[in-house]
Amino acid sequence: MIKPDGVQRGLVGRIIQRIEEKGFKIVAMRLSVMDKERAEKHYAEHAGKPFYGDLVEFITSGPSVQMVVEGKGVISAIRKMNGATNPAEAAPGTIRGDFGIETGRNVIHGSDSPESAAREIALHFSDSEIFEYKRIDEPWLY
Ligand code: FUP
Repeated sequence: MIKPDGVQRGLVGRIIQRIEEKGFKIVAMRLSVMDKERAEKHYAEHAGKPFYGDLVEFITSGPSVQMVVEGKGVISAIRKMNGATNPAEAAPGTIRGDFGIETGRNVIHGSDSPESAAREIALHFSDSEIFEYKRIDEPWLY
């Protein structure tokens, strides 16, 4: 997910370009303002933590881009591409390292396990919004 700060700062194109260039396939994508109920479910694992309220408020504050991205090793690769949670500590070359400085405005979210990916995909997309197709470079990449 490209968070509201990423959308408002005009980073959508550059972030999607990194994902596509890496070789990953976008199989679902939407720009929408997440409502509070969905945001609370999305971040349920952080419920009760001191930053939870601000996090839900921020993530619902404007449009974000939700995506389902597919490919070999995609979960760990995207998390490496995203960089450390705190952008001030994220390595240069990562999305957070290149585009952010605040933990509360860290530009991008990536699922952290197959289980959380399955849960988050089901929360944000119906089956009919997720597409199967071949990328033109698939036979060479895989
Ligand atoms: P990440 O998996 O890197 O997105 O990080 P977490 O799941 O630990 O945190 C989710 C979001 O909560 C972060 F993107 C930003 C926010 N957060 C804070 O605002 N303060 C914290 O101390 C930790 C996380």
